[in-house]
Amino acid sequence: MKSVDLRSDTITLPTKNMRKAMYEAELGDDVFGEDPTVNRLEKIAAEVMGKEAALFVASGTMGNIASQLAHCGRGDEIILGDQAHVFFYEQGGTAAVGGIHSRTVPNLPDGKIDLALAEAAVRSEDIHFPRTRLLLLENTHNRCNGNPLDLAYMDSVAELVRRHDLRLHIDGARIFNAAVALGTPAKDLVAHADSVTFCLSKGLCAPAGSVVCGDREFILRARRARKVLGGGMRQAGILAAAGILAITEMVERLAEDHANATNLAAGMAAIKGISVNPDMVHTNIVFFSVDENRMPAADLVEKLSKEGVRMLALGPSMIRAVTHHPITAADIEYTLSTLSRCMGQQKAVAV
Ligand code: TLP
Repeated sequence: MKSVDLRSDTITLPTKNMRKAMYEAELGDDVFGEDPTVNRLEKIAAEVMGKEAALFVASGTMGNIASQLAHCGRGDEIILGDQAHVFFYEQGGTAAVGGIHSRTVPNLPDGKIDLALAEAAVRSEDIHFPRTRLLLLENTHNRCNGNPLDLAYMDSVAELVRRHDLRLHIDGARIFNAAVALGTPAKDLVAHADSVTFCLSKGLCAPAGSVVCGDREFILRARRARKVLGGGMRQAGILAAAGILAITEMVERLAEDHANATNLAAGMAAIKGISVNPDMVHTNIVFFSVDENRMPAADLVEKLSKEGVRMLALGPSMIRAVTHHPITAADIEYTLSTLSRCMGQQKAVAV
């Protein structure tokens, strides 16, 4: 049976080049700062993001938590969107580990937050209040249709953080998807940020790992935070070797994933019982909903998986499909005809 796994772009596998590079990687003890391959990855990552320094971490979650620990002390407050991965899917890790308070403002459907609302959320100096330290944004925004945040928005964000002397962290797990979709270098998208985390293993095919970038002092603090989180890895160059190729060989092809996602959404729009807005799809993430009285999302996902098509139900009616390497245009056609059949329509839908 054909298999098209659209649950996430986290399921990508290392390419042949990556496996070879991993096999041949020069290694050392990275807690002593002596793994040449990790050091090379960190240098490349810092350059690509236009920052002074970088730190290899085990995961996006670790990168985000280490960054927040490096920016904030106990009782400090961060402002972030209510749909942010950090708020939604990271177990409230910054509160659990760092005693950091989260203040949410609603995310707009395109992943932005209304900057007037963010500004209203900044605390004044008052003995009763926590101190607002950090604004945290996500680019692309996972739960907001994978939407990229553009330069114009980032410029307005910069004015706000400057006005209030806040730090800015970008959860850029998929920052290269944003860069490719907008045709804007990643370093420009994060130019105003004090720190950014990006992932090597989402869509870019490395088996594990993320990188945090920022200025030297920040990275020293993040390195301390990584250690206390148990993230000091030793001969981590074996992973970093794949990470280097993730950055140098796998970014441009993300355009293919975006084209596949666009075609998927356009095809879905023609299937009765499915609601999707193809105009909202700019990267590799497609959210759509089904009429839950007709077929709950979990039932549709199960039906699809019996035919080899896997997606994630993220609510009673909401489903997410993510395109990634090596999903092809033919896989998207198969997905659409399977979806159409599972929704009770016999005819395959042309893409
Ligand atoms: N996202 C995963 C799941 O956790 C939901 C996915 O399948 O999309 N920031 C963003 C924007 C993310 O989407 C993710 C992972 C992370 C951070 C965390 O990265 P990891 O999984 O490496 O800890």
